[in-house]
Amino acid sequence: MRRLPPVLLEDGCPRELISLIRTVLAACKEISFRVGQGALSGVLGSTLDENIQGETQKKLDVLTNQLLKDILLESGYVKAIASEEEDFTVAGNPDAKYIVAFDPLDGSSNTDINSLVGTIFSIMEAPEGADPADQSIFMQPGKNQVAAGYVLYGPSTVLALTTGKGTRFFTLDKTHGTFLLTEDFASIPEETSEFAINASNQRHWQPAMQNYITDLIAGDTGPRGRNFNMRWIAAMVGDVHRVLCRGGIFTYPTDTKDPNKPNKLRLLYEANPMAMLIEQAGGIASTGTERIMDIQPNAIHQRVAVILGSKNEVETCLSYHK
Ligand code: AFP
Repeated sequence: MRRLPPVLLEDGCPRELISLIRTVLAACKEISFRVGQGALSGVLGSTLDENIQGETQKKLDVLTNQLLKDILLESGYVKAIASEEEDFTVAGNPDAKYIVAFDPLDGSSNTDINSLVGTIFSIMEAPEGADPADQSIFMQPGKNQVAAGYVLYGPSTVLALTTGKGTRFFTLDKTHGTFLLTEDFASIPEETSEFAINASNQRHWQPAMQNYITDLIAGDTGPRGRNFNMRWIAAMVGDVHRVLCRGGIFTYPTDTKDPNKPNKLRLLYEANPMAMLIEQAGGIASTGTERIMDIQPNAIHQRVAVILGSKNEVETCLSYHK
């Protein structure tokens, strides 16, 4: 099986970008070990703190954020970082070319039940001559990403990665500490009979999503004329991985549950990198009204509605929004 650096070199990926990706992965290998230790290393449970988004931080949120932050900033390969767990962006090497946005541990509430969690990352180039302390260098649409990926800490540790030449899976060989190519070009089936949504929010959704899900649930007795199955992992990284592996539609739509927070998922370090992986595997990623990767961000922790997955099913869902 092939290791990651030669695969990316063959794609013509710049050496500096490969080094940066390997730096992210060095941190992820450490995270994989820590997550795997579970209760043995005393890292489960919550801290007494909240992040800027008002969410209680898990001990592992804090630990994984610190790990990624330290390794990335020490490497010299990043001009600045943005993280779900940092109030503001953090400046790095002024001479570096790249900026990285990440969610260090997506689905962190799953750690306490020994279920799926992952690290999501998005890499872009900083504008030339930009000040590393200037937050606005992150205000670029997702289509500017030069690489995006996640590392899923499950029964095996899997990296999904794209540098714009398809979406690939690499599996961590824990005996040697290397990520080996296990699927070269992931391709999402266009048709699916599987959907993922937190159905407990149904009464808060907008009419378009209400109508779409009602028709899916009606199955062969409704307008769709066939049955659909539902899955929900409560970690986007797990749900998106399933969609990349066997198709499906995943959505976290706008809702009215909390008027101050109409959307849940974050654009820069959740929606954008997942959108790039999905599109590179032949799927679609939209908010319901526009392509996710076309959105011009206006804040580091901006949230957006997400509808992504199998092409034909996402298009059907979008037709309810027209
Ligand atoms: P964290 O990154 O704070 O752990 O949140 C996970 C998440 O944003 C996303 O990964 C899931 O799809 C979603 O939350 C699950 O939310 P519910 O609480 O609605 O199940």
